[in-house]
Amino acid sequence: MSERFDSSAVGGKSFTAVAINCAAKAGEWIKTKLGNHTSLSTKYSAQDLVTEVDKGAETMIRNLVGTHFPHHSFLGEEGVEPGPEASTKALQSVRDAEYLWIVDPVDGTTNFVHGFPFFSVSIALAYKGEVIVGVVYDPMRDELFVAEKGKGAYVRGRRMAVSGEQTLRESLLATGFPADPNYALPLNMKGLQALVPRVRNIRSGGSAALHLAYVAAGRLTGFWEMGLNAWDLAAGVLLIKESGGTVTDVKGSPYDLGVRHIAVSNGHIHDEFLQVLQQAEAGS
Ligand code: 2AM
Ligand code: CA
Repeated sequence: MSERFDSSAVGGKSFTAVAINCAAKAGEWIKTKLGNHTSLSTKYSAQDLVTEVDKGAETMIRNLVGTHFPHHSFLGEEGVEPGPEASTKALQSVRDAEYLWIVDPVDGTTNFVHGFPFFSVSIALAYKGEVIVGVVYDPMRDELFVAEKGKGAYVRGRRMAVSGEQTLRESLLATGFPADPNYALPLNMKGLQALVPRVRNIRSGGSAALHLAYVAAGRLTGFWEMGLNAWDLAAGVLLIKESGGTVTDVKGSPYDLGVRHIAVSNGHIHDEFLQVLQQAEAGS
């Protein structure tokens, strides 16, 4: 199905325009709910949180996408049962779709709940399994990061480029502390222990999508984390690719929508980065 045919459903808006519109609308609404959410529950583990704001924002985005592109498929975090097995299954059921929207309505829910102002809306569109549009929106800073395959990545209307550090020693990295205490967290801790003494420093802001956007913008040299989902990664991965960075899984295989253990960087440090993770057995 061509973009032109699909767009004709409503006034010919481009995929990217719809993605930006969804992210901006959802983000503004989420911001008004900061400190005002009324329901908080846990999902896969005690650390895996969800509020009515996550669910409301996802519904808002799903409805808006559906209005413009009623024949497209949709994969959103809140439409999937918690846990890694259910996530993998949900992705399998839609990954062959011609057009697939991949959405995390609030990436950084823990931060949102605590009023720590670092969370984002992440929206990607994949065509036959390849991400062609990626938008990450930080409503607290009003920063919208957007990329289109082959056309570059932008923030505040300016083209983004990854940073220039050449070695791990001068790198600022980021990671997260996965909610899965049995598998992903211990592996990530091994990587952390191995990397801390070898880099300039490590940050953990609590939104994977925003960390990816920061690598694209040259604010971080790299990021890795185990056990993430397609909706945490898809948009940010395109931002980095279109900003000249490198995206693989922690073992160095190319990114695809099923990758859960991610390593991204400005490219210059990538081999060294993966080598340290592998030596620490932090990848499997
Ligand atoms: P979330 O806020 O959308 O859940 C922080 O380490 C990163 O991990 C965040 O991007 C967070 O996204 C994500 N995350 C939190 N719980 C998770 C879980 N159970 N499985 C996978 N990713 C999770
Ligand atoms: Ca989320």
